[in-house]
Amino acid sequence: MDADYLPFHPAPKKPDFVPPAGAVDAHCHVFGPADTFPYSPNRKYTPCDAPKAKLFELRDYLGFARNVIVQASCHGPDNRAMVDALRSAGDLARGVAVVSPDVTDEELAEMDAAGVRAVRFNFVKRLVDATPKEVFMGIAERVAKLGWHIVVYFEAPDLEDLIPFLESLPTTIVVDHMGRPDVTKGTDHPDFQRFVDLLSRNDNIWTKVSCPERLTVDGPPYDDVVPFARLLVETFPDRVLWGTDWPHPNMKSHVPDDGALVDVIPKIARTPELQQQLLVDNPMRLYWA
Ligand code: 0GY
Repeated sequence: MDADYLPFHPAPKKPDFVPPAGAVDAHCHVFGPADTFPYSPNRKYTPCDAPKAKLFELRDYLGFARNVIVQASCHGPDNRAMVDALRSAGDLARGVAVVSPDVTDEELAEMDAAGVRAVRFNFVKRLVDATPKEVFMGIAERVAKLGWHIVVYFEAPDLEDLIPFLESLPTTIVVDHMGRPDVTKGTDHPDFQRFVDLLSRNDNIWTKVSCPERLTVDGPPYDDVVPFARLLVETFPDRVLWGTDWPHPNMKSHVPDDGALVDVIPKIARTPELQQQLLVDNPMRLYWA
């Protein structure tokens, strides 16, 4: 692993918040182990191994029932570690793949059978080399036929340029980590309002109200991020998802405690009804229906 890489928390606290029965951690990853599933030669970082057994242990410990495992950039378009985890989890996990345009229909069908339900388009420059939009659009049209959706990861300054592309995609879209707002600017700032407007105009666009640990300036317990997530949960209660983001690649400021992250949930989804939608109904509809 990279010299400055922070491994995941070795002993998270038991959360005070008890998730509803059937809760889904809708954004997490598996990394390696590298001796079985080597990292991509084109990766921008080398993480600490975070194998499937550790993920499933954390799922049970935090009180979750299911996972959506997102292919991370350090494995590039080689989805073997993620697909292997899906096969081990049986019906308790679904996957989000990263594919190159030369992926075959047979490979897509195989991933579909293993539980993959989406592809991820990553626009974060520190994580990936740029992919032309026409290439992404070609992939989008192919996966739309399988009933898959598209997960997009970008940073707030890139949203304005991306809007026409996002609005032209033919599937449901899930935006990672609330579009990564600058939380020092406040929820009323035009930058965050641009994101809220995008969701207001397009009822096929969902978002993950995840990653307070990446967006915070103040640090745990992440109260500076709460207003952003709460606004999205209360405005779009049937289009929000939540995930731990375990094992938290590329954290520099601190190692998040996954139990403390779970304890943010009742601050952003303040009623049992909103918690049920966020953690159970929405992810089940999108990934298990
Ligand atoms: C996340 C966030 C990050 C990394 C990746 O694919 C990835 O490598 O998504 C990040 O560094 O912000 O969602 O895991």
